[in-house]
Amino acid sequence: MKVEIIVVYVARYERGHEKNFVPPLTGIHLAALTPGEHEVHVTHQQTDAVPYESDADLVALSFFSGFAREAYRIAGEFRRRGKRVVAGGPHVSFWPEEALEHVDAVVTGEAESAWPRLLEDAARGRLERVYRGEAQPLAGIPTPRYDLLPRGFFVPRVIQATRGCPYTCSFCTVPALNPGFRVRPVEEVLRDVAYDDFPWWWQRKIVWFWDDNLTANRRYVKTLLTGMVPLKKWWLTQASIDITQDVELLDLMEASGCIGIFLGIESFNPESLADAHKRQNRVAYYRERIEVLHRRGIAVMAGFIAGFDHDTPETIVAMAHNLQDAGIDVPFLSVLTPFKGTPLYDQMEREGRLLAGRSWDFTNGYNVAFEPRDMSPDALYAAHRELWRRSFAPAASLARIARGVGRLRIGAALMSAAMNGFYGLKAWRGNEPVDMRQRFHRAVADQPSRMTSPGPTVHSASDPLTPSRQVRLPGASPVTSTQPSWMP
Ligand code: B12
Repeated sequence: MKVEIIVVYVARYERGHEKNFVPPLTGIHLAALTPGEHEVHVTHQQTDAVPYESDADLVALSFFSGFAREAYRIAGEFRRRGKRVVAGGPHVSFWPEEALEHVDAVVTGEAESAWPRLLEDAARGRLERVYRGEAQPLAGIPTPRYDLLPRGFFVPRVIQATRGCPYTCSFCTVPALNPGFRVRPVEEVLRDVAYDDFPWWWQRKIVWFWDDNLTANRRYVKTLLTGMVPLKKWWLTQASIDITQDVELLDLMEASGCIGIFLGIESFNPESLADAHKRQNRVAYYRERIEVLHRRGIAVMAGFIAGFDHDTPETIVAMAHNLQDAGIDVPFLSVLTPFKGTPLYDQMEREGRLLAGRSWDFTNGYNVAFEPRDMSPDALYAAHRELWRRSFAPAASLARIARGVGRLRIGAALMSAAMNGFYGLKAWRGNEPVDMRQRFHRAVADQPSRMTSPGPTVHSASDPLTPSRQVRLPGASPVTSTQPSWMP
C-alpha cells in the first residue's frame, strides 16, 4: 500500500512563519512505525501543499484541536477523490465520534500498537472504524524518519525519550493522553541522538527533546545525560522548575550540552497558579531559580498563559514586564484553552462557559474559546495581544538577546538570538497572531455545518465581533479589543 501521512497545520500568524523552526515529530515517527511492506510519504502542511492528487491508497491525518476544521476539510477533499482517510492525534483521541463523521477510521490514544493493525486491515480491505491505541512500554521504537522531513526546518532533529508527566496542571491533556510516566531505553534514545545525516552543522549539533517533562524520572535522565556527554551535542527540552534544586542533575545538564530549558511558568499571579494546579511554581523564587540555570549558561524559555480566573487584563499585560524582569530568555505566550480531557474543560463545561458559537479554530492557543470569569472574551484577547506586542517589541527582543551574550553558553546565546529574532521580526513586521474573530464570519459562510464540539451544554458566544466592555491596561488608554485605540 502507498500511505500518505499528513501533519495538518493552519498558520497561526497573519503571514505565516518567516522561517520554519522545529518540525513536529508525529509524522516522521508514524512513518518509522509503518511496516516496510508499505510505501510511506509524509507531508507537513506547515511547509508543503497538501498533495490532493496523490496516488496513495490510504491518507492518514494527524492534527491538534486548533486545526480540526482544516483537517476535516482536507479529509473531505480526499474522500471526494475516492481515497480512504484515517486520523489520529490529541483531538481525535478526545472527539472520535466527531472525527468519524469526516474520516473512515480513527486511532485514539497512542499509535505504536494500533497503527500497524490499522495498516494490515486497510491492506486487506477491512478497515474497522475505531482503533484504540493502548499506552504500552516504549521499548523498540525506531528512529524517526528524518530522511522524510522537508529541508525547510531549521532544527530537524526532534526526539521523544519519555512520555507523560507526573503533574496534573488544570489545562493540560497529557495525563489523560499519555497516562503514567514511561521512558524509552537509554541506548535507543542515544542511537537517535547520534543520528547525523543532516546537511548543516547546527542540524547535526542540536537535539530538541519534544518530551512532556524529560527530567521527571531523575535516575533515568541522569543515565541518559551521562550517555550524551561524549556525543557533544547541544540539547533543549521541557522540564519543571524543581530541577534547579538538583545540583547533580544541573552538573550533568551542563556537561552534556544543555542549551535551553522550557519551563511552564504560566503566571506571576499566585492565585492564577492555584487555578492552574501548578503547585511546583513559587513566584517569589522565579528569579533565583532562573539565575541557577543562567549560571550554567543555559537559556530559559518559558510558557505563560493568559485567562485564568484570577487574571485581569492588568495582570496579563504586566507579565510583559515581569518576564523580562525575571530574566526569561524566550517567552511563549498563550491564551488559556479548555481542551477536552482536562480538569479545566470539565470546570468550564460545568459552569457553562464554553463558547459554543466559536469553532475549533479558536483553540489554536492565540484565541479565546471560553468565557473568562472577570472579563469578556474580547478583553482577554486584547490583553493577550498587548502582552504579545510588548514582549516581542524589537527593543524587548533585542534586550533579551543582548543579556544572553557573554552570559549564556554559545549555543544557548545563539538559540536565544534565533528565537527572539524569530518572534521579534514578526512583531516588527506586524506579522501578528491570527485573530479568528475576523475569519469567523467567513468560516461560517464557507461551512454552515456544525463546527463546534458536540454534546456539552454550553454558553453561547455573543457576536464575536461585538466590541467588548472597556478595560484599562497599565500605561494605556481605555481599549476594546476590536478597535484598540492604543494600537500603534
Ligand atoms: C512537542 C509538542 C509541541 C511542539 C511541537 C508541535 C507539533 N506540531 O508537533 C510545540 C512546542 C511547537 C507545540 C506547540 C503547541 N502545542 Co503542543 N505538544 C507537544 C507535546 C508535548 C508532544 C507531542 C509529540 O511530539 N509527541 C510525540 C509524537 C511521536 O507523538 P504524538 O504527537 O503525541 O502522537 C501520538 C498519538 O497522538 C498518535 N497520533 C498522533 N497523530 C496521529 C495520526 C494517526 C493517523 C495515528 C494513527 C496516530 C496518531 O500517535 C503518536 C504516537 O503514539 C504534546 C503533549 C503530548 N503528550 O502529546 C503537546 C500538545 C500536542 N500540544 C498542545 C497544544 C495545545 C499546543 C499549542 C496550541 C500550544 C499553544 N498554546 O500555542 C501549540 C500549537 C503549535 C503548532 N504550530 O502546532 C496540546 C494539544 C491539545 C489538543 N487537544 O489539541 C498537547 C496535547 C499538550 C496539552 N497542553 O495538552 N507543541
